[in-house]
Amino acid sequence: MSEGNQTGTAYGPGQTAAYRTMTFEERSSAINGVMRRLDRLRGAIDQGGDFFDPFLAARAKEEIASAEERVRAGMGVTVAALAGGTGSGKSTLFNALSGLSFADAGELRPTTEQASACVWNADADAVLDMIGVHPSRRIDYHSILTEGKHDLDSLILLDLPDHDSVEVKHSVLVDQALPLVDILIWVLDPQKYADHLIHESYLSAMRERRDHMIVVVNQVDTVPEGGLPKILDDVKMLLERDGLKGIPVFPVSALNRTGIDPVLEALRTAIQGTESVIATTQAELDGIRRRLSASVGVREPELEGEVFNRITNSLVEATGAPAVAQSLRQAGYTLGETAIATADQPAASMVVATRDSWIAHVKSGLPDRWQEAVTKAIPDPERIRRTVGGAVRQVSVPSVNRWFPIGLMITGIAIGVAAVVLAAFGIPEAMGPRVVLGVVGGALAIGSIVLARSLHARAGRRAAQRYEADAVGAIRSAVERMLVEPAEIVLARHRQVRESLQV
Ligand SMILES: Nc1nc2c(ncn2[C@@H]2O[C@H](COP(=O)(O)OP(=O)(O)OP(=O)(O)O)[C@@H](O)[C@H]2O)c(=O)[nH]1
Ligand SMILES: [Mg+2]
Repeated sequence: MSEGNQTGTAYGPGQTAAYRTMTFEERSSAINGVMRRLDRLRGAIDQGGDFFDPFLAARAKEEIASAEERVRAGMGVTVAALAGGTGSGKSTLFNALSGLSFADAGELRPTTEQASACVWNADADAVLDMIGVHPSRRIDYHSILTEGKHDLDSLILLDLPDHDSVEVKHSVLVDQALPLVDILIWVLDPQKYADHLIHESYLSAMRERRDHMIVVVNQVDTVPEGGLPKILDDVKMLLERDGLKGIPVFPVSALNRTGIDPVLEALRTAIQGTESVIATTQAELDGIRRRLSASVGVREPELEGEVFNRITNSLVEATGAPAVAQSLRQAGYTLGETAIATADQPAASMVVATRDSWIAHVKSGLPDRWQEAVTKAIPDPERIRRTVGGAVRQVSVPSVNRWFPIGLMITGIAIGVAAVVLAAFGIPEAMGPRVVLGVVGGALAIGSIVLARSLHARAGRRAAQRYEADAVGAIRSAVERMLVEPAEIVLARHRQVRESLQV
């Protein structure tokens, strides 16, 4: 096996994220940006209150707090952590990368009980306190060797216990450390690289941090001649399935200390800017936001739009208001006495159906807890029914006065008939004026009938229109009060939480 080829090159297209050293101003504004995001997210959790799953909210709060601490404490250092299953060779690799023999490596499983840290010229105490590395498990690279790998200055390398052992406290420690880590070095071994737990719980769950991950396939010296390319292909395929396509995979033998240089090179690239802490935190916040965002919808439904109009119209129909308007119109068509219909509360079943369809509209696209809140906020059908009924009953029904057109008609007929009679009795005497008087009298009688009827019909139409407008207005405002306003209260809160999460 040619070690140089197999262990000397990174496998995969992407290297660790390319860093560019930020200016002081850029860094300060980036930190301020992160701090603002932290505050917004915290605000969103507070505003959301019970609308978030309490466990989810508590977890997010903890993560935000530790991200904040990390930003405050960790500026200027890059934390790289070796993580992976027991026996994969993390401690051996820690020693190989640092050139020391500080971490306990061994046959006993699990071997590492406590995290260890090697610090390259950095003020690391605050970060290490937070991660929970015991002071006796910290070694200062500088204090051991004054000459050497100064290009790794500001690096903190962590050897973590395994995440998958029977010892629960190990995975607790790993979970606590991971959010504070800038560069994750996942150590896999040729036997257990496909381990379900590591893929499910860690690798695929940490997709947001893909730019800050390195995968090491360790113990390649144990792979039979010619077997490595297949293993590396498999690892690459599994990573792709985890959404981690393209992250670098380094074949290494920690025991023989081969393949170490490319890993160190990747670390060197990673620490070329202290902004890695910002990028880490941003990625962490992306994850928190993604998890919280599952508790809100993507938008709020329209409350004053088409559905509102449809619902108002069907309630107007159901109160019988259009029938009242129709009877007013009808009253205008006859000068006789007609009955005017009355409007009343809509049928109970109709109100239930209307309420249901309104709730379905408002709930659409909202997660469960918001849906429940909408249902709770809308008054019960009976209250809606009484309110709508009360509103429509209060609308006064205009009267269509028939005495004015009747009076007009009688007067017109009387004058017209009188004129015809006078003409018939030869007054005036001349024939010409008599004919004119008779014709004018007849026309006046007929004209007054036509005019009276048309005026009356117009009065009926006007009354119908006025009534209709008043009834629609009254029902519309009842719908606003009963259906729109309570929904708006829930949706306004939803909007606020959703927008706070858009950071
Ligand atoms: N052949 C071979 N053995 C290795 C290699 N790396 C580590 N080992 C051996 O594998 C065993 C476990 O190594 P450790 O470094 O203790 O493994 P670890 O991942 O730290 O294990 P825990 O601390 O229990 O999580 C030891 O006996 C090492 O000598 C390697 O590259 N090749
Ligand atoms: Mg170990």
